[in-house]
Amino acid sequence: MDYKTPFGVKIDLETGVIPGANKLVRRLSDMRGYFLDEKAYEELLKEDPIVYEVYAIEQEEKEGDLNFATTVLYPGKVGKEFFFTKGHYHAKADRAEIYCGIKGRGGMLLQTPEGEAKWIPMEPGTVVYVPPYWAHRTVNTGNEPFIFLAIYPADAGHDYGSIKEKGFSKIVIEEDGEVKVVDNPRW
Ligand code: M6P
Ligand code: ZN
Repeated sequence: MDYKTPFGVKIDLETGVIPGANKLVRRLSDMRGYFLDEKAYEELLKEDPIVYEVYAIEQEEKEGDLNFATTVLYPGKVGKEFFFTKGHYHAKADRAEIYCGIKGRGGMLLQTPEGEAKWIPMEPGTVVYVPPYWAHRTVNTGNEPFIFLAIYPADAGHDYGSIKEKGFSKIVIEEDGEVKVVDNPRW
């Protein structure tokens, strides 16, 4: 038997950085079409801020193995809408995932292919179970970076297609100084 070598890494709980991980940066310009307020999007695009960074330790796409990643989701809004991750189904749709809040505040929007949505608030220590078949997107509702750890099957993959086209059935906005989860008018 050719065994893989076990290892441990230390997540920097202040910055979310995992030493030795692959770093992915998503700027606002990578998210065209994702936010509702197109005028606000074009305006903020002049600065093209980083919306989030992902530090991932990933294995070959094989059944039974696991990947893990931290995400640093920056605070900000496009119009009334809080910054969020793109969101995805898994390419192998029946694969589940676990998230754990590390720093900052926000939440997760989840959705079935039929459009049933669920909002789960997250703070440091919150563990979220993402069941098979549910799309998932995280949202930063605070004013500091929202950092969390995700653990997911190595063969789960990402399916961005339908979320890119239609988004989620709910959006998370700030209105009258409050965080509100409301129906997506474009859905
Ligand atoms: C988490 C995990 C990753 C994912 C990342 C960013 O770290 O779920 O698999 O890539 O969040 O989310 P997205 O891929 O939707 O942009
Ligand atoms: Zn996932």
